[in-house]
Amino acid sequence: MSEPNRRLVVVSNRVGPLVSGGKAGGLAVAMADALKERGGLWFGWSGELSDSGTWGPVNRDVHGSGSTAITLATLDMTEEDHSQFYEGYANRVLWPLLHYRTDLIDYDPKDEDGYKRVNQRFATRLASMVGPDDLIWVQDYHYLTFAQQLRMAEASNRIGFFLHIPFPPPDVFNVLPRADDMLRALLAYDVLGFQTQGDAENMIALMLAEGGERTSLTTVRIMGRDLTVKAFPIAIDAQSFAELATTEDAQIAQARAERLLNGRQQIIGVDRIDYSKGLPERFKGFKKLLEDYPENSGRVSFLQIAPPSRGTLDAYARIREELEQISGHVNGRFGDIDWVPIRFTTRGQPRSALAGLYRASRVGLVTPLRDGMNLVAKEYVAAQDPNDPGVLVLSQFAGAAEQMTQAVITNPYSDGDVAEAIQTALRMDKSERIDRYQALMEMLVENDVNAWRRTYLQALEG
Ligand code: ADQ
Repeated sequence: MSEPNRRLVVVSNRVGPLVSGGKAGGLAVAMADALKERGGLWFGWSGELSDSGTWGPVNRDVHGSGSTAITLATLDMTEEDHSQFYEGYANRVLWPLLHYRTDLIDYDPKDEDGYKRVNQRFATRLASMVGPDDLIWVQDYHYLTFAQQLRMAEASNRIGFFLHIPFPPPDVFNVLPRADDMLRALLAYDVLGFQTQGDAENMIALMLAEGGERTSLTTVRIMGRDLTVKAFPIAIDAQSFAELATTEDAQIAQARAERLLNGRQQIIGVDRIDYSKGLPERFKGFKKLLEDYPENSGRVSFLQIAPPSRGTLDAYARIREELEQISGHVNGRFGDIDWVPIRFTTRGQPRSALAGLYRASRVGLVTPLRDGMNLVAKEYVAAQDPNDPGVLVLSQFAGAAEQMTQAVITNPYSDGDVAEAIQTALRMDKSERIDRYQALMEMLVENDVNAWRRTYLQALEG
């Protein structure tokens, strides 16, 4: 049984915002909702760099009062912390490793030390703020060693972890220098949550190789402890997103897009610029569509919205350049005075405008080379007009593919395969589009973000 009074403590790299304004991402909204339901503490980095860093004061910001009061508590980092922990180990080692891109790992033992130091400092500071019954829920790859450090600070709480990005098979994971240490650190958690069944199985394989014993579908006994290892596919608030797509702001964005399209069909992609998202491959897939199926010439436009992320890292700057190059080339070769085949913008959009743009698009093109889940896939479907819905083309390597089987599934490594999938989507008749949409939407409403959060917290309560 759930005990509503057990306080929830959320740990994530960035804290807040609590108000679900236009710009908040999926993680922030899910965490804010969890905290609103039962009150609690949200702890992490302030976003600020200062000389005192993690040794400085804890910034506190209390909202509400009584049993549902929410405290936001944050710590600064020093510039060195940030460069070693965040840019170094988290984003140049763990991000590529967990996305199966071992070729891009840029390992420096100093960064590993910085990562562990920041985890330790944050965990010891948090330990002094929690009571023994608090449920602690740690988010994502920045904090793999967090529970181990909390245990060293004598915390005996239930501690859960949720990984938002993929978890690869042992052969890939073991590329990490001192992978054994990292696995042992993870075993200090009580619940290890992953996006897909495949990810959870990869973790279990690693634990079995380390002497663990699987005692049920979702539990492993290892080193004298029982861990829950389970898939909790993250989700969106599908109902609200569907409503958002019919608001006035969304309609304005939709009408604006349709005016520009002038009867042409739109294909849309929305991603942070990141090598995991397969953007150059996607652009080449669209080019192949124009080559292999010339009847689309002048009839289809591809809109890619790709705000930059972590712009300081070279890899991201390179992708952006490559995208500008391919789109310039495609537009020059195929375009006409009244038709621009690829429109590529790096500007962020309010969520309502995004919903309208999804709805204005006959095809949602979501083709990551590897992705934990991919919420854009879910948002695209939720935003569709139930009477005349568009079609989702989805990479087999997105976590979402495990649930969204009625999408047109494609292999993003093959431009021919992507072109064929787009063509299938463009040619699909209305009744099949409606059938696929209805099945997907039913799944999204049943497995929404509220269900996700409750299922996870139930596991964490033990
Ligand atoms: P991301 O890699 O960021 O998340 P994704 O799941 O697609 O990927 O979420 C992106 C979010 O940002 C979506 O809600 C999208 O609408 C929004 N967004 C993107 N571009 C935008 C723009 N130009 N304007 C406005 N909003 C924009 C990580 C993992 C994923 C996992 C999520 C959640 O990499 O695999 O699904 O966390 O766990």
